Amino acid sequence: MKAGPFFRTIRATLIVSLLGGAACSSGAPQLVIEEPEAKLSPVILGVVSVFMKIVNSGNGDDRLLSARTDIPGTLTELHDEEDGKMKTVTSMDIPANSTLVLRPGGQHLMIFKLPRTLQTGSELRIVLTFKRSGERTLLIKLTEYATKAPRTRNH
Ligand SMILES: [Cu+2]
Repeated sequence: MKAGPFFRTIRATLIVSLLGGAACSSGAPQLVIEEPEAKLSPVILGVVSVFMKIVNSGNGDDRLLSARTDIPGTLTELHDEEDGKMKTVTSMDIPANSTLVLRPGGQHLMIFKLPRTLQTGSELRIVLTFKRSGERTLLIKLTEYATKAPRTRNH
């Protein structure tokens, strides 16, 4: 049986939609930011480490491209830690249906050159820029970096 032009069109449409599905994660990312924390460095004045969970419950990937504060002159970097050493990274991936955890000893944000008048309890506005979800603004209260309590050993 010879397929007519009508069936040829249907087959072409099917192939196109199959390719489209394989080429990218078709859905949209759905981001929710949980437990944001901004901790003042106990060592260097004007430096703050930022931690949070970025939950992507959508069917599409996203990527954190940059972060900034609304205070002029500050510098915000994306950091990762390897063998106890921090390094700057250009972006952080948040695949579909996954959670990016920014935590001490792992990926985190770091803000430099903050005014020294900022202290525990001050609020810091941070703007995150995502590749697909655009900008998200967070208002985070500065807290003290918890110093490790000396551990007592029990026998
Ligand atoms: Cu860092």
